[in-house]
Amino acid sequence: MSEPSIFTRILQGEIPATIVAETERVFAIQDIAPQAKVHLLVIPKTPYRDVPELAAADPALLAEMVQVASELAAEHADGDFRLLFNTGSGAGQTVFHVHAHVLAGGDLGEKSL
Ligand code: DGP
Repeated sequence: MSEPSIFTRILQGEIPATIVAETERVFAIQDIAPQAKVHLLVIPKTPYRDVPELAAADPALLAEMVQVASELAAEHADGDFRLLFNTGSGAGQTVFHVHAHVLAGGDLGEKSL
């Protein structure tokens, strides 16, 4: 068995984080190093490695993540948002428990993560 991911440890209350939403299958937290006025992470409780693995295994769960992201963008900003999945270390993925970055709140320009 591999070690639980940092996000699983947050979900289990071992590591503090600000949880901004939770459903039966998904939770969302504030990013520890925000890159925009609003920077949240939407995370499935099941620790799929990345978004292709999640999409192949459970597309409804991916759709639920998009729905939660949309609701959070409306709650924390004006409803407009950027959704980003880094996939693979070469693309900047550092936590191999799939998560969607939700960036919102003001002009995002060409900002990337
Ligand atoms: P990525 O590089 O796409 O794998 O994004 C990982 C994100 O996770 C990064 O933006 C920082 C965030 N992160 C890492 N560790 C923690 C933590 O302990 N708490 C919180 N709230 N966010 C974290």
